[in-house]
Amino acid sequence: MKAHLHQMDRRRFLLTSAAAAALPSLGAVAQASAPGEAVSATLKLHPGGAGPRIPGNFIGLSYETNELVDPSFFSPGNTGLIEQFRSLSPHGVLRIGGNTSDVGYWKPTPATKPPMTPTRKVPFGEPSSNLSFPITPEAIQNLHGFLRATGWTCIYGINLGSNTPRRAADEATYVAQVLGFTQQHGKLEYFQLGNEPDLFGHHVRDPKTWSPELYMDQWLAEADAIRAVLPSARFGLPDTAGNPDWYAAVVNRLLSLSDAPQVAALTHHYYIGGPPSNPKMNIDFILAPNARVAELAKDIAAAAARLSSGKNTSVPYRMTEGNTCYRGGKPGVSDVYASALWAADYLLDLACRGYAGANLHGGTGKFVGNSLGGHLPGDDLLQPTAAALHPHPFYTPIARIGDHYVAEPVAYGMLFAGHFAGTTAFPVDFNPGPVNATAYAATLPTGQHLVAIINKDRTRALDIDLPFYRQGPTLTAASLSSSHVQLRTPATNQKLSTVPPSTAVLLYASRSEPSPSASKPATKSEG
Ligand code: BDP
Repeated sequence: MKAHLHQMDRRRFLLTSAAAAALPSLGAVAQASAPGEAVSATLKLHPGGAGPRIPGNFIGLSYETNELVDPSFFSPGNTGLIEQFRSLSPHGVLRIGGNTSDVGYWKPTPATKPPMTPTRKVPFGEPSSNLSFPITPEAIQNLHGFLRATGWTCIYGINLGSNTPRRAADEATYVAQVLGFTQQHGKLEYFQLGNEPDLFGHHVRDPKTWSPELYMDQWLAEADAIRAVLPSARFGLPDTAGNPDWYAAVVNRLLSLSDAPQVAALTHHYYIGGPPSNPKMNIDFILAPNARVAELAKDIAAAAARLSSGKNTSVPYRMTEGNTCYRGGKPGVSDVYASALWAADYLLDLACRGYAGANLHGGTGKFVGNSLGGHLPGDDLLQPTAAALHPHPFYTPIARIGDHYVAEPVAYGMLFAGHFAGTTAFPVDFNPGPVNATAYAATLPTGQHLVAIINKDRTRALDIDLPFYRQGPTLTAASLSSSHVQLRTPATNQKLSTVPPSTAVLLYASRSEPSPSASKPATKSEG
């Protein structure tokens, strides 16, 4: 893929969703896919019904803390990366954390010595103390410049796995001083302490005694040390890998305190599955409906509601790290068009379930490799010559290929879903029959309605009946395993009656859309 990318024009390097006459007609795309019967969907929109407001900063990326070891990466000088962030979202959230956040140490002066970190056998390949690395004031200053240049803010992860409350407080003080809190128009949304503490028993803690209660003891020791010096510090937690039992335990503990640290968000991670060697991790699996998304949403929403009860603000919840296939992604699955359709659908699903945002994980192959013990297992599936043609890590939304930063397929799904940032979702009744498709709808700040239809089916087209809507940005590719994705808007004011297989479309209501009260109850459009 690398060589291929170099031959492509610059448009491939930067995300684009501009109007383009070159958009192949959707009929042509449908024919390129295996032919199948078009199935009629019923879609009823309920713009009068209640739905969550989707924040303007819904879209986010997640990077390993280990990236900070190179202060030129998140820096105002890294213009290629800045351009990609800006193309992805004008106001996104960069989450810094991952497994490597629990082995990094704060190095305020060149003379600061690395602390002694506990060395334990790491059966699952997580980083051990020999991957410990310094975080310097220069890295934080450059991060500030990077955030300013991109228009993004930051969720900053601090080591809980091998740290002391004192060192955590020193680092937090410096970070807050340089970045400034978002409540005061700065760049720091909140801190997170520890990455995936529900898995600490695998690497940095004794599995026999580790529990959510012990986690909260240690989390509170660190959070209290931080707020002793930074009274306005806010925190996101528990940043778990996915064990929903932890949300309830964490909320119980927080509710038992008379003076709990300020919680800015409840957070968790999500990977569809893995590892890369698992034959089940394939394109059909990542596109299939997955009940776990709704279950995790239900549990975190319930925990956030419990934490909010009696308060006049509600605690948001955010998916702070996730992607298709854990352990660095899988070549041919995580880095192809199927992952774009997955991301588009997954992000809109979360947005309509009330999440405040979602951060897809990626970054530099070396540092995600370090988060997994020093190696990306997806490479074991490839010949070395073939490995060089894939992005590293395989799931990254933005890859570094040669001297360029490249928007990978998953980034196109993020860009598609990003059209809902800043809107208010409303309910839909969607019945695509046997077709694997989803639909979402929202009202823009202008009052205009927006509908997304994501047809993840390999073979079947979907007939829709939205006469007052015109086709907006459309996500297509030659095939689900293609590494070249298009997100284009037809140049003309086009209506759309069929969504081809493996295609996602945004549809905008035209001015002539009848008001809901004026529409006939039996129509498939406004209901
Ligand atoms: C998560 C870790 C992250 C890893 C990722 C993966 O937080 O550091 O890179 O899994 O397995 O559990 O790809």
